[in-house]
Parts: sequence; structure tokens; C-alpha cells
Amino acid sequence: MSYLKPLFRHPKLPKNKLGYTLKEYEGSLSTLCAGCGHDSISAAIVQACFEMSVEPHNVAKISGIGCSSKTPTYFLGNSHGFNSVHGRMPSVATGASMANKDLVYFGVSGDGDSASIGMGQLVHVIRRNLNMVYIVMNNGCYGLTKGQDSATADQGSKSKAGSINPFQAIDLASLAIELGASFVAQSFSGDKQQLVPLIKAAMHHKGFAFLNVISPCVTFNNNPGSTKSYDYVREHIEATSTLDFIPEMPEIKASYEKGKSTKIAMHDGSLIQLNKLETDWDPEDRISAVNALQMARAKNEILTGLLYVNSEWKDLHGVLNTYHKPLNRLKESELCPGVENLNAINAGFR
Ligand SMILES: Cc1ncc(C[n+]2csc(CCOP(=O)(O)OP(=O)(O)O)c2C)c(N)n1
Ligand code: SF4
Ligand SMILES: [Mg+2]
Repeated sequence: MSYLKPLFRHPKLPKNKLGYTLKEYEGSLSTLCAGCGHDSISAAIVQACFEMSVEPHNVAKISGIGCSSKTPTYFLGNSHGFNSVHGRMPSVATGASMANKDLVYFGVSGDGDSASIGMGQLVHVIRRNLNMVYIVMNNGCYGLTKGQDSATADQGSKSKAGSINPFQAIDLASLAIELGASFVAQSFSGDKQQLVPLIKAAMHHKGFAFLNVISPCVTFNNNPGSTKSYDYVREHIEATSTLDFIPEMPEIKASYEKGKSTKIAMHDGSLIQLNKLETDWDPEDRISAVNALQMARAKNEILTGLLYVNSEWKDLHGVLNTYHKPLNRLKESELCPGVENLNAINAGFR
């Protein structure tokens, strides 16, 4: 059957700390259109998880509906997965995280899934600072239902059929910063060099990590006049910084020109090393990040890189002060307070 991948592995394939090859992080063969940006993002997730030596069974992938939301089938085939309902991925992820806070959560969504039907869910998962990596594979259209303009399609952008989008676009990265997302990044599916370290940093961030990734739809939105086509994005991309992710603080060998580099410590001691291209922009200052996005927009540029990060804010479990052990691992002895305590609680209600 053509959708099954051969199980053969070359004996000399590189292995990570766990002794796994890249193959252990792949999924089924993709059924997306050849050249779809979403497949490149899946490949970046596979690469990031391989390089981070993540145990696949410690990862949960949750998605909504759309071509983008199909992709969890094509990566991390040995992880937990739940393909939910259109726009409802955040509430499923919230429930799963409440039951087991020890997994790495990948939420995968599309611009239709997140910016229209799922907008209500997106804004609340941001303000709750759920500890997850939320990836929007943003192609400016509803790919799965044949390319209608989505709410992220730019005003004036031309569809394949020739119509001009009359409405303003929702800028998801600005929205996420405004609503208090504690990690906001933007990238392009065709820039694996930037995307892989961003995904790694997002996985280590304890809180809501939002990644808006421009991901051209080759079938319905790659025409001249579209602002989400490969050609347009390549011509209008502007990076804030180049980025290295350094897990658990080994010696830092790289050195950068004074005033152009920033190190950001994460809660677990990992570091993000940024080589800033924009000297007057500070990724730990929300206003500075919003200004940088607005200025890029005014110049019709797509700003990519790590835009904003705050490692101080508590994630949802921290705010709720939940028990240190995941709830799904509690035994009866830990869950049942005992007759005496129950009687005392009941007496308190009389
Ligand atoms: C409740 C509901 N409404 C509408 C649909 C039809 N539908 C399926 S996918 C989709 C849009 C997908 O667009 P997007 O999230 O941008 O994903 P893409 O296919 O572009 O990756 C729509 C409207 C649906 N499946 N369920
Ligand atoms: S229709 Fe567009 S988004 Fe869907 S798989 Fe094809 S290229 Fe990708
Ligand atoms: Mg889309």
C-alpha cells in the first residue's frame, strides 16, 4: 500500500541521546499536495524532537480540522494524538494537560481553524497560559475546502480565481502578544534553519508558546497577487534575529558583536541565544515587540524570528497551584481524603 513507509533503516543513520534515529520521530506518508508548506513544518517538528531527544511517548499532538490539522498523522507516529473538531483543539489540549501535565503538548492548527471558528478558543487558551506549543500553519486560505480566503488573508491579496480580498487581515502574532502570550514567534515553512530552533525553544518554554508559520498552499494560494505565496514571502521576509537554542546551559562558545546579542534564560536553565538584526528591538519587552511588528507591516514585510518571550509568568498549572503529580497518576490513597476528613468537610457545610 502506497501510504505505508518502508521499515528499513540504514544501520549508519545518526542516533540521538536515546539511541533513536530520525525515523522514530516520523509519521505516516503525507497525503498533502506535493510542495505544501505544511509538510515542511512537519519535517521541522520531527527534526526538533529528534535533536532534543524527546521520548515520543511523552508527547501529545492535538489538532482541529483542515489540511494543517491532518499533519500530526505525518509526524511523531509513536506519540499520543487526537484529531479533534474544527477550532476546538485548545479546549481538548486544556483538558488533556489538566489530566497529565507532564507531556509535551503540540497543538496544530490552521488560519481558518484558529482565526475564525476557533478564535474564541484561541484567545482563552492564550490568556490561561497553557503550557503548550501552538503552531498555526498559516496559508491565508481554507486549503481543505478548496482555497476560500481566510481571516488572515491580507487586504488586497488576489485569489487564484482572481478576486481581491476586501477585508483587513487578522495579525495573529500581534494578537497573541496583545492577549498576553508568553512566547510568540513567527517563521516561514521554507526556513528550516530558523524554524527548528524556534520549535525547540517553544518546547522548553513553560507556558503558551505561539508559532505563526507562513505556509504556502501550492494548490489554491500560490498565484501571483497572493501575499502568502512562496515568491511573495521570499521577497518580503525580514528576520528579527538569528537564534540558537542551548539546552541546560553547556558552555556558550558563540560570541556576537556587542549590542547585537541577547541571552534569554528559561525556567529550566536552558538558554535562547539571539543574534539580533534589529538593534532597537527587545524580545522581552512587549511594546517593543508590538512596535517591531507594526513597523514591518507598514513596510509590507513579514517579520520572522522570536518576537516576544517572558519566562517569568506562571503557566496555568502554576496559577491554579495544582498538585505536583499529574492527576492521572494519583492513586486512590492520594485521592480519597479519608472518612474523618470527609466528615469534617461535610460538617463545615451544615
Ligand atoms: C464545524 C465545521 N465547520 C466547517 C467545516 C469545514 N471545513 C473543514 S476544513 C475548513 C477550513 C480549513 O482551513 P484552515 O484551518 O486554514 O486549514 P488548511 O486546510 O488551510 O490547512 C473548513 C471550513 C468543518 N469541517 N467543521
Ligand atoms: S490544498 Fe493547499 S493546504 Fe491543502 S494540502 Fe494542498 S497545498 Fe496544502
Ligand atoms: Mg489555512
